[in-house]
Amino acid sequence: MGKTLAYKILENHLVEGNLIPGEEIKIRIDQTLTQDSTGTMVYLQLEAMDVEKVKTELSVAYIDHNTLQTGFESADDHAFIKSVAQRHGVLFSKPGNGICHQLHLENYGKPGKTLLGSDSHTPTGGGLGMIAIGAGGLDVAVAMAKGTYSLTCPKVLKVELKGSLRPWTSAKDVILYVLQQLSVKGGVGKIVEYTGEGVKSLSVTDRATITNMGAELGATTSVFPSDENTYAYLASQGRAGDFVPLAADADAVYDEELIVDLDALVPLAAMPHSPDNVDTIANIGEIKVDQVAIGSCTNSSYTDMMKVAAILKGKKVHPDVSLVISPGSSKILAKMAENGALADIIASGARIIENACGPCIGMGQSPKSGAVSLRTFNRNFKGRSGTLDASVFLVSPETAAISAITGVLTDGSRSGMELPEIDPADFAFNDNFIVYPEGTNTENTPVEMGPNIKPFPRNTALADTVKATVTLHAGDNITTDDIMPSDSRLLPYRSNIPHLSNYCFEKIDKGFSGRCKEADGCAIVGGDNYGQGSSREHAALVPLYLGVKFVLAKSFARIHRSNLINSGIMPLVFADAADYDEFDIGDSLVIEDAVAQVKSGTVVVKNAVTGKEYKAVTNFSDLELEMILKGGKINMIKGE
Ligand code: MIC
Ligand code: SF4
Repeated sequence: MGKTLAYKILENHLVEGNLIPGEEIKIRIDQTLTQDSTGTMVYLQLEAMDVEKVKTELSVAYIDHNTLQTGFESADDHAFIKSVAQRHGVLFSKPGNGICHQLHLENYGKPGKTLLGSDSHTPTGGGLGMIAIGAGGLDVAVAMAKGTYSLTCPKVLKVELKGSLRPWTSAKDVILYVLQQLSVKGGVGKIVEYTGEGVKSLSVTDRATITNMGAELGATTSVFPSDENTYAYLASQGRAGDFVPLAADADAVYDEELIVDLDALVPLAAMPHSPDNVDTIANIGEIKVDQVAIGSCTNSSYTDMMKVAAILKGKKVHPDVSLVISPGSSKILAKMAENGALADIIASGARIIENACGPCIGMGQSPKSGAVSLRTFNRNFKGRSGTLDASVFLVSPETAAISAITGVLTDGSRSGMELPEIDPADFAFNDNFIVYPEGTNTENTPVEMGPNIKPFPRNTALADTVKATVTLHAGDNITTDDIMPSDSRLLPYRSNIPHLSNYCFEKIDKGFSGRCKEADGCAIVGGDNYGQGSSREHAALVPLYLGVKFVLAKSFARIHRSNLINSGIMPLVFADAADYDEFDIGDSLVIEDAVAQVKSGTVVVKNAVTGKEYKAVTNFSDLELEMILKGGKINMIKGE
């Protein structure tokens, strides 16, 4: 039986277990990446594990999220990460170098390698034929310490691409179409593998746009074959030597299949407030636009920027539109300065902002009240832009650029404007933004701890009787942005869990944090796909700090479920989803004989007042069970 590309790479890295969907496997991790907003926790945890040097082939610490430096906090975090990177043999990428995923693609990603990153969009590396997985910070810290990662073996979903894209329709429309078909939970427990003749028509950065937003499907990761386009991309970055051809066997067997006819695709947009709320731009209509933002790890490649520059050249940004553009990396920005594209963009009336995450994570450029904002980003969750009543639409760079000129959401394919072909460029290697862990005795580098960096909370072993008050009854598809909001006001406090605890769930229910602080142990009741989105383990660490003992939900998103378990918080799944309606804020719950029950795989949650009992299942692997019993991963590793 032929093999999928995903399983070929996993097989090459398999340390324990069998490649059978649903079984726990342990794989070798070749590379890791961290970024600053999850990174401080990662490196505090690495320090807590008393590790000398990382065990990976390459680990990089990027600074790209908190680059505004509105106070000392973020700069202190950067200094902390730099010092710890030096101690443990990790490359440090200074702020200003660009967005972690774009930079990793350009400089370090290699076909056939595994990459684990403390950011949910790490699967961007799948565009280069890597198995690149996003995970919670602690999992990345452990991967650095031990060189391995444990996960549930995913199924493989084949997406067959037929035909080729027409002008004004781009990679972003491909993934928006896939999201429309599969939904934000359609990829849970799966690797999405792209095949078919249409693959050839997509460059590596096009592919990376698609694998990047596979995170929005909830997929473990997404992967493309490594072919002549991969070679061309690596060669353009001066890395032809890193090329290896990779593909699935011709007779590979997949668990599921979706066919996408590229010729039939038209420009699409994801409407507020979910990446899967997709329709054609023609159907949505020419709505008036207030802001257009182009960039983010999804659409900030050289080709994306050059397409935008070509559309804007000689034109004027509409008087009612604020257009902001952030290229993905310093190399791209420098190239645009060299070839005149930057001048064309500036001349059109666009604002150039730092090559960092910026507005994508609400770090500046919040739109005006009630605004319509078109963004080439990957998430349009309510309030993520920093403006709660803004309507954010996710679109391709082509759609964003032409709409910035017309002032209304515009389908470029109906505009009569011709899009020029963009010639690929060659890039010179430049590591002036990289600090290498060089020199003797780097392990003695002192750790620089700013006053805003507080220790992370630790859990205790599972008690025999777990008592908890319900402090939130949440709906479906709760995001980690809902659980732990992040914007320019809160991002500087990613190293300070006590401070963040005041804002937990604040966009959904301002009373949550106060109720938890009053209760002696609490529980959250959730719907389907609880914890989708960002990998931030703050969405588990803050609830841990607030005394959350378990989350009882209809289903969980992958990374957040792991983060809860790593923190010793039980993710429990309703045996009968209809029970969800029977819970309310203030209910007193009890789990008796918790240790024995959790070991059995089924837990009875009792309402302490009415005496009514509800069944929940744990679905824990042996390793997960151990973590829950010990009160989290760090306790397990340290044998406490
Ligand atoms: C995001 O896009 O939501 C982030 C910010 O990059 C997060 C990481 C974080 O919250 O720090 C992610 O995607 O994992
Ligand atoms: Fe940064 Fe946005 Fe990408 Fe997250 S999704 S890594 S915030 S650019």
